[in-house]
Amino acid sequence: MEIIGERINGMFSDIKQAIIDENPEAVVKWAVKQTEMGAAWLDISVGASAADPRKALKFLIEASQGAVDTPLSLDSTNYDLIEEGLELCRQPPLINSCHADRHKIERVFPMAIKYGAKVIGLAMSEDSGIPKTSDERVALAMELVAAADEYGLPMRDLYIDPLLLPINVAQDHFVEALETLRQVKLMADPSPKAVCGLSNTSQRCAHRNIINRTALVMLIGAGLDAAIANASDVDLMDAAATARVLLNKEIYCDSYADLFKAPRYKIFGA
Ligand code: THG
Repeated sequence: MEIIGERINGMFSDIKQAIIDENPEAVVKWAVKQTEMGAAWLDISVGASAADPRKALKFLIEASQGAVDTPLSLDSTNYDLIEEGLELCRQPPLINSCHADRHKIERVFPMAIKYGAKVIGLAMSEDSGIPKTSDERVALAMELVAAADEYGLPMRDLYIDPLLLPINVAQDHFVEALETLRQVKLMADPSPKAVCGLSNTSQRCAHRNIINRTALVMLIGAGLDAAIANASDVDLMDAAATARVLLNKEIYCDSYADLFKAPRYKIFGA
């Protein structure tokens, strides 16, 4: 199980301020904290409001890499920006993300191959947006799987995101995402990986932690390999660890939950 720490994102006010002030303190703090909690990757997003996204991305990458060796997930829909980021990464990152549109695949997949990066492919397209049904999402995921074959991207380097939406406005979507995930894990052998942006589920909801925790356990039950999530939520990390033990994917021991929090025990990096 890989946790992709969500916290270095200009959507959060402290990171937004760090970008404005060019002060790496908050970025370093979250890079270290998420890594200590077992994050295998750090998602890096400048957010929607950065005055100079290019400069902001460079700042976030350099601040993170100055503090930890944890590989990065470059979260942007601007592929020129991603390519500049790829040049700065000391370790091959995750490209987050590529829609299932031909012209985007043609831009992203060769770039991933060139830099040895992995790719998060979204089960959505410009035409259909985020489809309602799992059948439509599965069809889009299939396009991405076929593209991995075509371009020679190893299947285990493709992460398919069935896309989660806030349950308070789109309650009917979660079951569709779950079914998409199950189908994705049957698409090839070896299968692509499955990833979700977990915190989307609870945006603008009360009781976010319990929603995130419950959703994560259900997703792990359906075969989830990775989650963009709040790595500093101890209960969330413990729930993920427990789910993995219950599914017989990890060896049980009395202090298994603590093990997931220790950086030396890289279960979330495996
Ligand atoms: N799939 C992929 N990438 C993604 C997402 C996804 N990247 C972005 C996002 N979704 C995952 N990351 C976050 C980060 C933060 C929040 C949700 C998802 C979040 N932020 C608070 C909020 O909006 O309420 C910020 C408020 C604050 O505390 O300042 O919830 O789905 N591939």
